[in-house]
Amino acid sequence: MAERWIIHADLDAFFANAEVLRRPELRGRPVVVGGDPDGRGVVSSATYEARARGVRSAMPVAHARRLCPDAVFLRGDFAHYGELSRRFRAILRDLSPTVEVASIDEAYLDATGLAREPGPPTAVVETIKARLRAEVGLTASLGVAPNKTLAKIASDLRKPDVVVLVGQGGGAAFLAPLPVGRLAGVGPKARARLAALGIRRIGELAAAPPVLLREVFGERGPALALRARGIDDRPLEPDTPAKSRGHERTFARDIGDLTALRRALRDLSERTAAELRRGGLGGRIVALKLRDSDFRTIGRQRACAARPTTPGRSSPPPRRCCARRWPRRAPPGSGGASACSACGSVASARWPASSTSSTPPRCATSASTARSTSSTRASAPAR
Ligand code: DCP
Ligand code: MG
Repeated sequence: MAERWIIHADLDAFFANAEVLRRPELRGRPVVVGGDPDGRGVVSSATYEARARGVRSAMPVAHARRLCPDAVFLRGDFAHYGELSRRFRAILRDLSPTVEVASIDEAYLDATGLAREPGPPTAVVETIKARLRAEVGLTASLGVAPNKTLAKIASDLRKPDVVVLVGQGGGAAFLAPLPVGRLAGVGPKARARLAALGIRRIGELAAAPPVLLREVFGERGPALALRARGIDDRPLEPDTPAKSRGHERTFARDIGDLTALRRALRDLSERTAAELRRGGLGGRIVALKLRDSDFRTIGRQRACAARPTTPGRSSPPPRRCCARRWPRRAPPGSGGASACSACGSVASARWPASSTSSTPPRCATSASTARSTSSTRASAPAR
């Protein structure tokens, strides 16, 4: 059978480097993009110079400022990032008919059969890097491997500006020494449970008895066991539509007044609903994210209706669906938001994969509707 080659490309420090690109005087300096530089947002992206000082994504900007007071702090400019993202994707689509966009700055490309000789698609890799530099002005890290799981992990392993290759049949050995958290779907809770069982490396996970994996991961156990052994036959899904839409907001000061929070939630939901209506889209799941003054994040989501929303139909306020499940008293300093797919109101905790201009995913308050969390079929636009 022909060798299968998948390339995963992820732009380096995307938002931060996008700022450096149009302000060359910032090159070599710590640059942090996120929220209000004087307020309480969180870090979206930081140049590697800032990361060397401990700054990380999702960290409160105030903390980043303490770690790196001489950094340049900037608000995001999503129109600019969207345009760069479009150029990045256009280069990949020029090189292969099968490209799956995974987020604003990452995509998979199927390079199977693109090399003239057996072996890794070296020429494609070199072309991607060269064209990115010349036509976009940015660098990316690339993972080149026989499947998506391996390519994604490889691209992230030694950022920035590297190519990491996993050969045919080399997946299990490549993964074995890596921490289990590198595998998609193994979050902090699963990591803790696995650690309690003495499983910390992917190799140990690959060797674990199936019954144990089923206990920790339920239905997902067998698939994860395969991934841990470097096996992943999933095809690329070109042009997958965004699965959720949403809006969020970080307040400049703590808000403990429920009426004010509800007003903010309503506003976020209305904006999301408007976006859905413009796109002729419907939704079924409403998601709410609330972050308090200690940066604790609470998430709730709920399928609010048996049928998807109908574009044009007005919606009940999302709290009708979700408020019951929230703490009775709003935590001080929080903003909340939700979206009801039953209603046509929307918001999102996720970056819509194909969107280039919406709000970034982190914020104190967000409202979202997902068309479906469990099935992509449910995400067909409502009529
Ligand atoms: N982003 C965000 N909030 C997050 C994660 C990411 O707003 N929690 C935005 C800012 C990032 C962009 O998405 O620039 C891409 O995300 P990455 O995780 O790829 O982060 P970077 O590209 O910034 O850094 P890296 O070099 O690690 O890829
Ligand atoms: Mg990136």
